[in-house]
Amino acid sequence: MPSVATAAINDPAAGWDRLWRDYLLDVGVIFAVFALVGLVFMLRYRRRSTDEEGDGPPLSKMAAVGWVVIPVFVFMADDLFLAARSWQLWNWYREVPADRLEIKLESAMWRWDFTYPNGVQVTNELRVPAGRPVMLRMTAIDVVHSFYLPDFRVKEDSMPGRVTYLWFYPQKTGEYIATCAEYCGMMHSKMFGKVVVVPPAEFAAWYDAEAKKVADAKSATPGG
Ligand SMILES: [Cu+2]
Repeated sequence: MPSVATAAINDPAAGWDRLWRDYLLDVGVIFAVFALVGLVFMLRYRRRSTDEEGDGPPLSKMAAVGWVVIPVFVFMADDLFLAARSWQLWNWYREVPADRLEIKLESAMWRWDFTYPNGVQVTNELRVPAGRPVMLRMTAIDVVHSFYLPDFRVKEDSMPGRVTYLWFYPQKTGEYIATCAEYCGMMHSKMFGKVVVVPPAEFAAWYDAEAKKVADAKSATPGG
């Protein structure tokens, strides 16, 4: 099989963090420039005696236009840059890598029900292998919920009568919180679970063992 898994994966979490850093840098630099210019002007043009009247030299027309147009272009350039970066990140969120583990999620008041491709079902605790993108195809059986994985920087509504999706890229093993981010009733605040990221071999063993349980249960049921 040709190795598609080695193709670069655009991780939304990394993209989000980068964009956040870009925004902070942007507003930080703008703040520093404005603060510095403001401070220089305040000191340089301050009133030196109580009866002093201003005698600022009038700006030439060209200088006045320049003071408006040049900063506008500078600001527009960086706004457009950030907008382009944001657009790129949005596309990362929407384009799911081909080599992925696809899982169904059915949201309900108040739990998350996951179904793996082999029929294994789990509630509230999603187990996934490290190093492979995971896609959730979501719907809800009652009201609007929102599946939120803060560590993976992804959040998407799951709602009745519609199938939505999100994907994330678990790379480090560990446990990560999964929570509902859309008020959905009395127990909304208790509607959370976790994503457990395990080494691929450990996942495969668990996955096959669970599948066997499902198969055994089926064959034990008459007519199943
Ligand atoms: Cu909910």
